[in-house]
Amino acid sequence: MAFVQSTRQAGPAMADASAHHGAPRPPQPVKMVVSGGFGVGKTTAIGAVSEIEPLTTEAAITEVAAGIDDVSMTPRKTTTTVAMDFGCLTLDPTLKLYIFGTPGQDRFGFMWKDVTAGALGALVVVDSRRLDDCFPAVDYFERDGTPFAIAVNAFDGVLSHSLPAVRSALDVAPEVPVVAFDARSADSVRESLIVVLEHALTRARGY
Ligand SMILES: Nc1nc2c(ncn2[C@@H]2O[C@H](COP(=O)(O)OP(=O)(O)OP(=O)(O)O)[C@@H](O)[C@H]2O)c(=O)[nH]1
Ligand SMILES: [Mg+2]
Repeated sequence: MAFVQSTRQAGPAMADASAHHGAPRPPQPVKMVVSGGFGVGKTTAIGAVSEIEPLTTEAAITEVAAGIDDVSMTPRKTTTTVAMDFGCLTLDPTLKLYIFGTPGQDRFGFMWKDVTAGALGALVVVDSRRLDDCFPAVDYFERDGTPFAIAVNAFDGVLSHSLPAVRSALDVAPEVPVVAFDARSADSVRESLIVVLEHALTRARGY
């Protein structure tokens, strides 16, 4: 696969982990982040793709919080992430993703620095019905220089805006990938994370 070849070209830190003196090595660990606004499907995505039971920090959305959080677009949502999500995905014998999810609400923003520290890249999940909720995440990764891709979650199966329209609305750099995404589908989440990886490796090579 292309990303495996890419990791071999990226230098000693990302070297092929499988063939050293004939003994198999453990896969190269890579930290990835899943981020975005409130209720866009971050926890759902990590749960869909993780090969371990994901670690979650969900707390009930109480009536008090319902007055603060806009739950109008996610009426069936009863919990919210208060610290982080965590899951793992072995992409191949050489590469294992450790996937960290940020909390979606502004008031837990103090967690972001710790959750995102040292990540190779980030997937910013966007609800196509409320694009502006992802601005803080896009601003955050643009500012700290972490390579990111935009994953547009259709929710009801239909994108409210085309991918070019989303790109234009978010005003991200032309090289930032913008892909359609279903947070409930392991294949979709996996493919999107690979897009982030390839983008990060391209950036690391200076293209
Ligand atoms: N129909 C549909 N529902 C989704 C999809 N992704 C997530 N959901 C639902 O949307 C709600 C929010 O999903 P979460 O995964 O909790 O969202 P989150 O981004 O982790 O939320 P916070 O951590 O609170 O910001 C849940 O009820 C999910 O079941 C999707 O692709 N389609
Ligand atoms: Mg969550």
